[in-house]
Amino acid sequence: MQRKIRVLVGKPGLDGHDRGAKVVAAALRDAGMEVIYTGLHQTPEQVVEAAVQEDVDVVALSILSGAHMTLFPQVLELMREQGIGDKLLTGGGIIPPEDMQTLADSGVGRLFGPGSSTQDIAVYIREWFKTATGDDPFVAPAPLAPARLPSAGIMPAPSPARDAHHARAAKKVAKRRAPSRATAARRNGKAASKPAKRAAARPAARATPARRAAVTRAATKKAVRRKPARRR
Ligand code: B12
Repeated sequence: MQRKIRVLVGKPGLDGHDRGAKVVAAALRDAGMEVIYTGLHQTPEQVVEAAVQEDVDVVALSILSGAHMTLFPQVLELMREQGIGDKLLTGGGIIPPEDMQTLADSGVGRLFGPGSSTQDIAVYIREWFKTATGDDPFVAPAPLAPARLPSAGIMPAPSPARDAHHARAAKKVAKRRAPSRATAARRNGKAASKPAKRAAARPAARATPARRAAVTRAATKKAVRRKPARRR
């Protein structure tokens, strides 16, 4: 039988770090699971009570306060007392690997630390569910990639004519941007000097912003040095 996995994401204790719990809850929902989030500051009793009421398959705790060695065993014991000891108790947060091992030895499922992939978490829960219940977990279809329609103007279809046009335009712009020293001198109203003539004979230099700025600076200097015309 195929069905949705029901998960309770719990946030027990005084820990106010809820970002991880929300990220994981949203990811599991997007993966096709039915997710219930308890909200902050729950007691272990409240978490287990909610798990019984909601008839979940998985109790998943988020603990970043350092109280994991108290809270996981308490929740596990209450789950057993309430007759849901066969459900999966998993979770994550700031939990050192040696504590993960100790908790695993006592019957807690796999725990996930910072940087864990939410996909890995979903896969782990699905695998546990298949083995424990024999049911087929519902898996949400992967989201569709955004449409790339030429008509929508997102990705224009390749066109040799357009490419050639762009190449011509780029050449024109490059030519316009690179005046030779001789041209620059002519533009400033001076006959080309010897060095300018020599420069004109050389192949045109590539126009860089620095070169353009240098030409402008030189032209300004000359203009300033020129004597003002006498008044008649
Ligand atoms: C953001 C942040 C805060 C924010 C919290 C914002 C919020 N609304 O969540 C603010 C500024 C409020 C804060 C406050 C404090 N913080 Co703080 N905080 C962090 C920080 C930098 C990032 C946590 C985070 O959001 N990560 C992003 C989420 C997506 O990642 P995540 O929570 O780790 O979740 C991933 C896994 O852990 C796992 N996971 C987590 N939950 C679950 C649940 C399930 C079911 C599963 C399967 C997996 C899973 O999967 C997730 C995806 O990869 C960490 C340092 C760190 N690099 O982790 C410190 C850190 C957690 N904070 C710390 C501390 C000490 C505090 C304060 C006590 C500081 C103070 N003296 O005031 C307070 C306590 C506040 C409180 N009321 O509890 C310590 C905790 C130390 C410890 N436990 O040993 C840390 C580790 C910093 C440090 N290196 O000392 N903090």
